[in-house]
Amino acid sequence: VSLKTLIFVPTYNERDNVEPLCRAITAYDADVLFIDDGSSDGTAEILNRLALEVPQVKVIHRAGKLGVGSAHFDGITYAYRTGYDALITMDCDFTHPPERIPELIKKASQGYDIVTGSRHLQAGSLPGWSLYRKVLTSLGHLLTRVVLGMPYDATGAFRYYRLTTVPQEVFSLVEARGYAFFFESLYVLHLNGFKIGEVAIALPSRTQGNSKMDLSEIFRSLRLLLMMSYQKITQPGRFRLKKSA
Ligand SMILES: Nc1nc2c(ncn2[C@@H]2O[C@H](COP(=O)(O)OP(=O)(O)OP(=O)(O)O)[C@@H](O)[C@H]2O)c(=O)[nH]1
Ligand SMILES: [Mg+2]
Repeated sequence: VSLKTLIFVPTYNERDNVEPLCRAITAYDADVLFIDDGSSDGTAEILNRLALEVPQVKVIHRAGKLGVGSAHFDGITYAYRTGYDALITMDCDFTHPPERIPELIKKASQGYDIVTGSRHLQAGSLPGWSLYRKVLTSLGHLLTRVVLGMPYDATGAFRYYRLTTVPQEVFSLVEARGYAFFFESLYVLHLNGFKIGEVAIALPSRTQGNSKMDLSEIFRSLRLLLMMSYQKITQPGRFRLKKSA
């Protein structure tokens, strides 16, 4: 019996990517949820048409750009509320290859609660990236290793969550709603003892559309990382699930 699986994709101005991505992922035995944050480039209209055409596709429109982490939080909440057993999350810009989805699932079946795509398991996994982005990604990886003590690639969104073993309350410990959502959520999962697996991915740079990653996101992430390392010491319970009585 296969697990009831949802694939979640956040979108913001992904006009040229959204339909081909949707076609690629609906090839799998899974439902698909898009959360669009008021894209102004026609993405929202394309999604509405796809939701009418393809029975397994669902779209949620939010009023404005609330942040990529906020979209993931809502996607995760939706998956629990709607009764899915497993959730796969990925970007819309084809940087997370749809054809690698079976590998995430296979890895998860080996006894992992969470599986993440890692760019750091093999050399040369950032083809076509600017030096700036390569440095940024490596720095993020170094900091999450040193500050949070996690060996994983914690800043990516290509993930599998097993919802039957990870209780939903874990995610209410995650406060970030921007990019920092990714490393904060993985840290909370790691600290609460959930088993995290990795599959090696190469991350090509996007070919269509524009990046939504900017300097203010980087500074916010750095600030949160410092906050987290401080709270780790001053508020030891901050990231931990309360033991149920
Ligand atoms: N719903 C929603 N989606 C977002 C938001 N910001 C980014 N996204 C989507 O989240 C995914 C990741 O965003 P990207 O812009 O690709 O970020 P990145 O991968 O760090 O940067 P590049 O690949 O260089 O563009 C994409 O599918 C975006 O469309 C947001 O505020 N709300
Ligand atoms: Mg991207």
